[in-house]
Amino acid sequence: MDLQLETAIDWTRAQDGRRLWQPSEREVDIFNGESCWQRSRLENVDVLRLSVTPTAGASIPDSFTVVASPDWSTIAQPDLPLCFEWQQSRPGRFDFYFKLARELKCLALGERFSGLNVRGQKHTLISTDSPHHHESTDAMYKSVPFLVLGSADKFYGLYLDSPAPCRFDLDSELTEEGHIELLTRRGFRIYLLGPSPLASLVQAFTGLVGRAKLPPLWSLGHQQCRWSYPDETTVRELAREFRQRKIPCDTLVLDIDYMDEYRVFTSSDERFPQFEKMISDLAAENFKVVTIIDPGVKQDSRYKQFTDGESKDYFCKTADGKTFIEKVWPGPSAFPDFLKRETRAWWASQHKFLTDKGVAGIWNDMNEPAFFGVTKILPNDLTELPDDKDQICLHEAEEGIVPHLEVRNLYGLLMSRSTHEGLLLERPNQRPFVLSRSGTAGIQRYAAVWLGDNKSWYEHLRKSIPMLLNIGLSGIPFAGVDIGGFWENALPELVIRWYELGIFYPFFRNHCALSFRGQEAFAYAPHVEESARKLIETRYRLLPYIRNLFWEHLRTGAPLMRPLMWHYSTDPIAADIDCQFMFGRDILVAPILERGHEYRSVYLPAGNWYHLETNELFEGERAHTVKMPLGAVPAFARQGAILPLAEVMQHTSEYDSKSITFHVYGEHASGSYFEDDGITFDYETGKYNEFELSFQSGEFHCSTVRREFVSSHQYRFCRVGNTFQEAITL
Ligand code: MIG
Repeated sequence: MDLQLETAIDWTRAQDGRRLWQPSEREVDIFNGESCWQRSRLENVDVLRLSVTPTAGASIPDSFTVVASPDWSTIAQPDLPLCFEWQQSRPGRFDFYFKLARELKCLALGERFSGLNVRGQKHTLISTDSPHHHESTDAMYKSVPFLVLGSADKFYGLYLDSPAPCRFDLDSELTEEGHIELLTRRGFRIYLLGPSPLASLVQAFTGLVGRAKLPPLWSLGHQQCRWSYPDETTVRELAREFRQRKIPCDTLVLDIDYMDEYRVFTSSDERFPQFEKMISDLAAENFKVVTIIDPGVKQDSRYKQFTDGESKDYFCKTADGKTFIEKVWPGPSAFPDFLKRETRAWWASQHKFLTDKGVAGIWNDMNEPAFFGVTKILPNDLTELPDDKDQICLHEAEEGIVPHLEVRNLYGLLMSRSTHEGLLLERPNQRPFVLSRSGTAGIQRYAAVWLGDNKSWYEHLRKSIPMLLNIGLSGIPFAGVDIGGFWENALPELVIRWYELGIFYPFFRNHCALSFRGQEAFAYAPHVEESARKLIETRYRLLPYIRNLFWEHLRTGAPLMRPLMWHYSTDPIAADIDCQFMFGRDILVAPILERGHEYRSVYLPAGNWYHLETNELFEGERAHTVKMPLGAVPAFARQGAILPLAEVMQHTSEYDSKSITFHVYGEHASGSYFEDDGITFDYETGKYNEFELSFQSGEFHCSTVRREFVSSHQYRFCRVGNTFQEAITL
């Protein structure tokens, strides 16, 4: 090793005096830009921010993810919460090193095909279409560079605010080291949050990148999709089946075949000759219609979206200045440059075509973006960012031209943002529903997400729990996976087991791929359909509780699906569990995840628990073997909780006419209840009701926190195990 080089290394930006590695083990630090540490507090959590600009005098590009702007005070010598060091070792690359003591769990990091603890692996964050993911798969659809480290009541957050590709090595060699490689030539910021309890940490992080607003009530109901219901007749038939069989459903989702040769913002005259009338007829049956929109715009000189986009310079370009064209569903297509404000505004305005016809919400697919011809976006051996001319395409950001890879992870977020804004343009006081496949930190501000193309496999049923838990810890509350599984033929047992779990996914949609057997709740034998119906009805009964949870998210950033350690932080058994989860504070879900099983072991944390369906009482702080026949609701209510539940309904248009019953679990119980109109933003100006509920000495009490909304519900309460329901007024 050249001694000359060693002494040239400048580690003054690293934590002084507590250096973990000898610089000689590393590459040379070539950094000659500027950096500064700042400190602030966000929602009562300490936050340190490191801002790095690689070349002196350059500035940090606009962040599309961070929304909070607390006061930052500059500090010379930060007292870092983590043993954390960084260097720039090559022109297109930064490295970060931190110590990972053995007892620390690693959580969040967005979408990973992994268990809850993502430690002991390498994770590449570059948004990638990953239609056949499995245990060896690395890059997924979403890239959220927010890592949570800790255990018990002491957690840290590390948020890398950069849309560039990065690799997190979380002690894959069992040397108690963490290492992040960031491939960028631009400036970036890194935020270190904590130490704090897990819930406060997620509260602070979502304070930084924003939270989801309340979703429209209908979007929390049952959604049915498939690739694709091919024509109008099939869609009408589908609607009829749901209503005739009394299987509750709110939303029918149209995949790519509703379009005219996959041209976005068109509908096929051949297969959907009365597209608008179909939607209004479905509306009369209380169905909402959501349509898919992909980013690829068909290259076709007779197609307005293409010619407009090209003449007004809205598309991504190649290095030699031509419109970037790649193949997707419509054939050769152009890709809107969502980094550009004008493009986002133009794209937003295109949605009028769909909203005019009554389309209720938009599903953004393929927005990593996916290209048929390019499967490996980031080669494994890439150790620094390729030159601009060697990149797939270029973008025009506020600060100038940026090569694709450096901002790729923003594409899904900015497309969803434009879509969200497009829906708001047409319906300013209606909560937009956008569903997105890709995204980065902050995607929750604009869209719900699903986790892409899973399979009709028990393994994917099982993995959906830790995956959604990490998505939630990454700040994204409104999420789900395709119920029944996307690829492969779903047998009835799997579909029922999937509904048992799926009624607790915040986003509740059955979806299935082309050429596999239909997996709608009614596609099986009558007793199977009966089980599915009962489970879907249970989802609808849970809606008041689910609305409470979204309200809680809005105020605190808490996800709906939470690992047990969220609430039972000092319970060492709870810490590792990711085949069960908390659905809010008051419901514990422990579904069957294996074919042929009727019993499973359920670990219940401290306290007592009531089986949600049978009301059987179980003692906590121990495991129980619980019988769960096909169709059982695999959940337990916490003793001491008051759960607001609705009556069975066929769709949420019936919601207001249903009575709400407060189920009291135990002799002493408390809870809260939120309600509003479920559709507008009026709650933002205070038009909502919120009550604190309690049950003591045989009496039900309700205190008003706010009462600004006139509701039409009747209210009752009932004690667990008691069929008698007493009417009350709030
Ligand atoms: O190349 O639109 O993940 O949900 O059904 C496949 C067809 C494109 C991938 C999505 C899936 C959707 C499918 N899409």
